[in-house]
Amino acid sequence: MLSRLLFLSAVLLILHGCAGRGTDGTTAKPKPEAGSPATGSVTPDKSSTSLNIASGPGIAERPDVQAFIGEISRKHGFDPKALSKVFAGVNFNQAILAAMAKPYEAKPWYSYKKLFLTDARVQGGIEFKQKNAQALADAESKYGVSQNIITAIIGVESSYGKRPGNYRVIDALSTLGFGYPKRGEYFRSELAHFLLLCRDEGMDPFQPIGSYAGAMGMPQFMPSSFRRLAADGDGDGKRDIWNNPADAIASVARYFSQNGWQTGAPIAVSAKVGEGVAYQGLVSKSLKPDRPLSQFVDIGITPEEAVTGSPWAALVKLEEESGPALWLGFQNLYAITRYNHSPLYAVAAYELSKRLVP
Ligand SMILES: [Ca+2]
Repeated sequence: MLSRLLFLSAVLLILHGCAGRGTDGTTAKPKPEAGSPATGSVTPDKSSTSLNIASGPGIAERPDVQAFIGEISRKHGFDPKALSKVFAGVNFNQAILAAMAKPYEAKPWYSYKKLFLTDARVQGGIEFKQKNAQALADAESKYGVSQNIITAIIGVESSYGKRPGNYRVIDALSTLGFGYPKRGEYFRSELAHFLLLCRDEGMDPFQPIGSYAGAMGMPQFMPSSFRRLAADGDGDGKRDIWNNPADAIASVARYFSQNGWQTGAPIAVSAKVGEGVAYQGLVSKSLKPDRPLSQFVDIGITPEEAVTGSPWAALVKLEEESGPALWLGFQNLYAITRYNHSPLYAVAAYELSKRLVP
């Protein structure tokens, strides 16, 4: 145990001691988020909270890992020997590859919503709002993002911090970066961001835990999103999205404010369609608003609640058990998909937010 502690201390010193030599220029420069959601996954209610670490010899000797170490050392001023020592402690985890093969977003809406819109999650959200009223009010006034949406996102992502994931982030990102060719480049990039954030924040790289896709803490930020957009909500100089609700709240609000959230604007409404109206060709996959609401109304697709003005909208189709249900989504629903691309995710987060009024 002592040797493990000494090893980790050495790793921290090595990583942290290099900070001045980094050549990366991306820190704190927000960029458009197209194609790069905050999260790698969403986490429904699960009973297991124990950490899932595969045992293994470490992956430092793999040629692809050595090539990666060489590349990020040159680019960011890491010490390659120190990184090899880190990767000697990193484990490849088959459970992560198995989890990637079964995304929740592949389910139909009527199954998906049962996982996320539970009584426990609604109640948890009402309690979270009460406990964090000041931090939520501060974030809403600073970033212009509704408290109920911030709370719902943290609720859907991690059950308000109760389920931030069961994997060491470094194991998850390494397993996917070197064992999931379909998106290997993306996950290796996130792994580099993760090592940089550990160096920047003075964190032990074996400490942070997250989802099987490497999404971290209460808001399930990927490392690149953390580096660009995580915020220090309570002003203590640290961005602790794992344990500090004020930091998680401010980070989610900042993320939305940088990704097209319109303060006070509508999010979505359910819609009814007139008999015989051919709407199939109008259904949007991206949820990006593509025509004014008035055009939908002219065609015979009308909102079931009053909407002020004629904001641009996208037609959303969800599968209920009884058949298709139509929604009109506005810019703010699209902004939620900047956090996670799934339309099901966006509608679930919105539906949860509506239920958080005590
Ligand atoms: Ca803080």
